[in-house]
Amino acid sequence: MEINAERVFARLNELYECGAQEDGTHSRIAYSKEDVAGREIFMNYFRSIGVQPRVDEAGNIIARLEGTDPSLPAIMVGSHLDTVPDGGKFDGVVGCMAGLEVCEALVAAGHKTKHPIEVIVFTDEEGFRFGSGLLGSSAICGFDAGASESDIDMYGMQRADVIKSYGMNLKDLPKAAKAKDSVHCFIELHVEQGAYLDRNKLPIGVVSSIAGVNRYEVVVNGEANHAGSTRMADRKDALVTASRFIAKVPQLVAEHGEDFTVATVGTMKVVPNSVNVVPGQCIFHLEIRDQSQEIMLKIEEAAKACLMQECESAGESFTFRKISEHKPEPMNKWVKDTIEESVKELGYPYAVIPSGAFHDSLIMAQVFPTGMIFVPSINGISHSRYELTEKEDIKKGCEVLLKTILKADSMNHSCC
Ligand code: HGY
Ligand code: MN
Ligand code: MN
Repeated sequence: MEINAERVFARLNELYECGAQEDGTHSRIAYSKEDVAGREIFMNYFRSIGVQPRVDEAGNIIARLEGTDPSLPAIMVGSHLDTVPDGGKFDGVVGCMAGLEVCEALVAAGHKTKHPIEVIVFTDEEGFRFGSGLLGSSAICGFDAGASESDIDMYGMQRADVIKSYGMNLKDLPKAAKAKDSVHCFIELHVEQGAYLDRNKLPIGVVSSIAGVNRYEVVVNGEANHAGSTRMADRKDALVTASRFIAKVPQLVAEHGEDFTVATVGTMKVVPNSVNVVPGQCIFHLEIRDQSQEIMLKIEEAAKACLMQECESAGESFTFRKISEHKPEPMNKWVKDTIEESVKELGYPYAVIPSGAFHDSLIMAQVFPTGMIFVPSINGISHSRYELTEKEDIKKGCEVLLKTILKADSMNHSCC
C-alpha cells in the first residue's frame, strides 16, 4: 500500500490557502467562514473516494470506512483543522490528512480491515475564540467542555450565536458521546511543535505522555482617569499592576517548576484602551503547563499570591478564575507499544518523547486507548506561519500510522 506524499502536501497547501486573509496571513479560526470552507474541502476529499462523512452534534466530522466485521469497535484516527491566528500549514491538519491518505491507500489497494476505520476532525481544538478548546474531543468522551451559551468571544459575539451559525446547539453536545467499547483505539499523528526531533535528526516521535494545561482569566481592577491631569502618585493604573505581575511569571516558574514547566500570559485586554486614559481594567489569560499536576497547582498558588501582593501594594483589586483544567495524561501502553513496533519494523530512527503541547488525545486518553505519533517541526516552530515539516517526514509518519492501524486491526479488544 502506497502513501502518496505529493497528494498529502498538495492538500495541506489547499487547506492553507482557503484560510487566506486580506492582510496576507492565513487562519482557519474555529467557527469562521474559512474553517467552514476548509471542512467542506476535507469532506469532499472523502466523497471523492466514495465515503460520505457525517457531522455529529458537536460539529465533529466523522468519515467511516466500514470493516469486514460489523461487531467490532472502530479504530479512530484524526486531529483538528482549526488554527490559531496566522498559524501554519501543519498543526492538526497533518493528522486529518494522514487519516484520509491512509483510507485512500487502503481503498486503492482494495484492502478491507476487520475493524471499521473512523477519521475524525475534532471541533475547536485550539480554543482561540473563547479561551478554552478541545470542545469536540470532550463531547466525544462525554465530558462537559465548560462551554456556556453566554460565553463572549474576543469579537464580542455570544457563543450561542456563533455555534448556531455553525449548525450546532450546545444542549445537543452530550449526544455526540461515544460509548467506551465502541472505540478499539484512537491514534493521532501530529507535528511535534518542539525542537527535539529536528535537533536530533529523528523522523518519528512516539509520544509517552501529554502535559496538562490549566487556564485562568485574570482581571485587575484599577481606576480609569485622565492621562494628562492625574499625577503619577494618584494613579491606580491596572496595566502597570498587571505588567508587574506578568514580568514575575518566569521567576515563579523558575522557583516552582522543572525544566519543561511553562507559564504564559498570551492575551491582554485594556479597558478603556485609549491613549489618553489611565487603564482602569486589565483582563488577561494565564496558562500553566507541565507533566506534573502537583507542580501546576504549586505555580497556580504562587501566581495568586504574587498577584495579591502586587494589587495590594497598588491599592487595586483582582479576580483570578480558572476557566479550564486538564491534568497530564500518559498514553495507553498497548497503543504506544504498537506504534513503537511499527516504527521499528519500518526501520525509521525514533525517540519516545513527551508532548508539551496539548492535543485532542489529551482528552481521548481519559476514555479510550490512545496513542500519538510525532513528526518533526523544523527548528521547533509552530503556531506560526513559519511552521514547517518536511514532505519525507510526513510520508514516514503516514506509513507509521498505516502500519499501526493494520497491527491494531489484528489485535483482539479483550487482549488490550
Ligand atoms: O495549545 C496547544 O498546545 C495546542 O497546539 N492547541
Ligand atoms: Mn495548535
Ligand atoms: Mn494541534
